[in-house]
Amino acid sequence: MGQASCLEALMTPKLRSILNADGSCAEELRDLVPDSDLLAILRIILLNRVMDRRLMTLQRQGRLGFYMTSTGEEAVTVGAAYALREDDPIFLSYREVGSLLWRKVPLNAIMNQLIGNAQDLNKGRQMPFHYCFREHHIPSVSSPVGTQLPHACGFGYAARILKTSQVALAFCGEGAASEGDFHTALNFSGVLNAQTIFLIRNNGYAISTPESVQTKACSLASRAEGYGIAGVRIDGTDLLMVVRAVRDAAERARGGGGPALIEALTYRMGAHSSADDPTRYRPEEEMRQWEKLDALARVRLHAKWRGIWTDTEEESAWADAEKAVSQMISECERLPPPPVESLFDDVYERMPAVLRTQKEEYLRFLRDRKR
Ligand SMILES: Cc1ncc(C[n+]2csc(CCOP(=O)(O)OP(=O)(O)O)c2C)c(N)n1
Repeated sequence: MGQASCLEALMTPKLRSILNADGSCAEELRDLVPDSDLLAILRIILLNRVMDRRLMTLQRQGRLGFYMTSTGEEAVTVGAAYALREDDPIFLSYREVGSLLWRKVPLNAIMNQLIGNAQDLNKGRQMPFHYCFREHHIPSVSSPVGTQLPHACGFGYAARILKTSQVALAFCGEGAASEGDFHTALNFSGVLNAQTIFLIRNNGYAISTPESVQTKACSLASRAEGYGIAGVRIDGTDLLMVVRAVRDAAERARGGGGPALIEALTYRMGAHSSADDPTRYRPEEEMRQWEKLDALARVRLHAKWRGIWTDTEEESAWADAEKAVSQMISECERLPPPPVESLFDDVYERMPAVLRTQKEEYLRFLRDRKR
């Protein structure tokens, strides 16, 4: 490719999609997600929506410290997990509850983490959303954005050396793609032929910072060329496209073809978190436009086009989701916080005398305060 046409290709990256606006798709692409799986995915998206609405309300009522929705981004979060093997680790950024739901992480385990109660696997020592579910191949989330990317590079490199045929997938936002860790991870992955997929959920905003301030380039996927790895830019509200892109990338990586960068265009329909008010920096009109591309609306339309989903089925699926979330909330809210003495555990294999003294002093202080 000559310089001029190469530049042109980079400046006008093709956005790939499969689903048409009326919910149809080419007949031969239906099998990307068989009917029964499509229904399961649709139900998970509904569940994800109910969790977002109910848990955000809980946060407003002072019953949850912090919450982040993923409404609008479920085609990416559920679709990517669906396209992977069950033992492929997923390095979350944080906004990917949909991946946990596809991996069948129990609802109560998710809620216990959000509350930080006595049954939280993190023992209440992490912020909400900093999940870690080892048996579901979900490594621990870290607060500094982008730090999961070198971790996924390392895992993908180890998988290649150990010949495990696992592929690591790391999510990040377009904001995280401005971090040095992004460059380090992609460059090393390319050089080391790591079995790693980097999936950017480009939802347009990093809290209040629009994408136009993150980069002058009109595509993040085009960065792949600079690292010598595969890159593709896809419609992230199109479930079938997400599944195809992740599956292709995983197959290539498993076969020794190296890492991939997938940029999935999507939209954060809600606030960044419970501590944010997007009406202060996002035009209403923009939000209304994206509603037409809502991941749920598009998956629903596609299922109706296949003739496998009716309004009655949807009504009962919403009711099931409401029931499951109510049960999750009532069961997990009832649990006590972790025992205070556990604060001192897990730092050393054998607790040194100085820490034991501190623990005794602290417990004495708490007892005296109660009297
Ligand atoms: C290194 C670092 N800088 C800043 C923050 C604060 N912070 C948390 S989330 C976030 C926005 C990230 O945006 P993006 O990567 O686009 O993901 P999104 O939230 O849109 O899913 C920021 C700036 C942080 N956690 N770590």
